[in-house]
This record gives sequence, structure tokens and C-alpha cells, in this order.
Amino acid sequence: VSPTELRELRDELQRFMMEYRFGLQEVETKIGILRDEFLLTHDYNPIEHVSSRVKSPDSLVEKVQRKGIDPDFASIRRSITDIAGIRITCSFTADVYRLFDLLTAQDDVRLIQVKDYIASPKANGYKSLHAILEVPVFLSTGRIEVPVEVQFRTIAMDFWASLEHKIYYKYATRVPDELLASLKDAADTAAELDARMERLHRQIRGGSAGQSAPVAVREIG
Ligand code: 0O2
Repeated sequence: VSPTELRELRDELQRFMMEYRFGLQEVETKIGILRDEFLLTHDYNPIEHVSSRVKSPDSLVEKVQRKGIDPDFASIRRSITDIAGIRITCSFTADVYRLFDLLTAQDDVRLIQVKDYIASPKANGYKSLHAILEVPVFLSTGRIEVPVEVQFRTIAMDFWASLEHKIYYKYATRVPDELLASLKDAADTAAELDARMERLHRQIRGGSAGQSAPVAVREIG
């Protein structure tokens, strides 16, 4: 490969990744607006924490290989929809669905796919609501549609998923059966805690949507 071709490839990769960064920014702005407006209107913030990432080149290459995708930008764009990813951690399960509804009801958001692992948890106990959204991004060359994967979950689901993720990597995917059973048990406990906390929250709120106890507000980042 000549130095010119290499530079062209680098520029193309930079432009490719840039589009996903912009897609993330658009969705982050939407989430920030919903959070601020919710806080102002209902004196309640349904979002505990938001984090986002663009897939690393290493992780992208690994997925392209694992899925047997042709290694060209057009095929990758078509086949991999989680290059831009946002995780929204909510206080309660009801907030997860409320936020999902509010975000997907916006007329410039196109819902491509939903995987509801809260209604149907994975066998290991994993729970989260996954949505692939497509949002418009306006470039100097015109409008493009960018897919963004949004994962909605509660604090308890997030706590469980981050521990499970660490264990999975520590044991290089060969997690001992005993540990798998304990993890599943912990997922059930987390689900119970979610249900109890939500019941308590409803009692405190006394049936009024606007009178909830305040929860911590953290910046997107
Ligand atoms: P990262 O670093 O979070 O991006 P695939 O994306 O093809 O591997 P699939 O079935 O298309 O898998 O996507 P799915 O089921 O929507 O899950 C993709 C993402 O959800 C994962 O991303 C994780 O973030 C999360 N996830 C799914 N299952 C589990 C699980 O059992 N445990 C935990 N902790 N997280 C899970 P990546 O790409 O694996 O990693």
C-alpha cells in the first residue's frame, strides 16, 4: 500500500468514526433536554446516569471478524449498528420505559430494533432494554442517518451487568458453573430490590406524578 493510499484510508476511517460521534452527540442532547425539562416540569429526574462511547477500532475489527462481515466501510455501516452506544441508567424500571417512549416518539428518531431483556432476561440473568435508533446528522455535504444503540437499565441492573462483565473477562469467558449460579441468584435479588424500591417510591409519591423524592443529578459524560 502506498503512503497516499494509507493516508486516504486513514481519512476515510476518521470520517467514518466522526459520523458516529455526531450521532451520539445528537442523542445525548435529546436525553439532556428530556432530563432538564422533566426536572423543571415534574420536579423529578428519571435519569441517574448517562455514559456513551464510540466502539474502539480494536473492538470493531474483532466484531467484523467474528460476524464474518466484509471489511469495507459500506458493509460495516450496514451490518454493525452499535458503533455509537449510549447507556442510560434510570432510577426505576418504569422510568426506563417512560424514557424509551419519550425518545422514540420524537419525529426525527427512527426505531430500528428493540431487544427487551427486561421483559425477557437472558439466561445468565442480564436485564436491560436495548434499542437501535437512527437519528439525522446534518453535515456540509447533506443529511445522513446515523444508528445509535441505546441501552436503558436501572441502577440495580447496571450494578449487576458491570460485575458480570468483569467476571466474564477475568475468567476469559470460561466462568465456573458455581459462579454462574451465584450471578443468576444475584440478578434475581437485584430484580427484587428494583421492585421493592419502586413500590417504596410510589408510596412516597402518594400517587402524584409531580411529587417524587429528588434523586441525584449527574452530567452526561
Ligand atoms: P460493549 O463493550 O458494551 O459494546 P453483539 O453486539 O452482536 O455481540 P447482539 O446480540 O447483537 O450482540 O447485541 P445485544 O444482545 O443487543 O447486546 C450487545 C451489548 O449488550 C453488549 O455489547 C453489552 O454491552 C450488552 N450485553 C448483552 N448481553 C450482556 C450480558 O450478558 N452481560 C453484560 N454485562 N452485558 C451484556 P458488547 O459489544 O458485548 O460490549
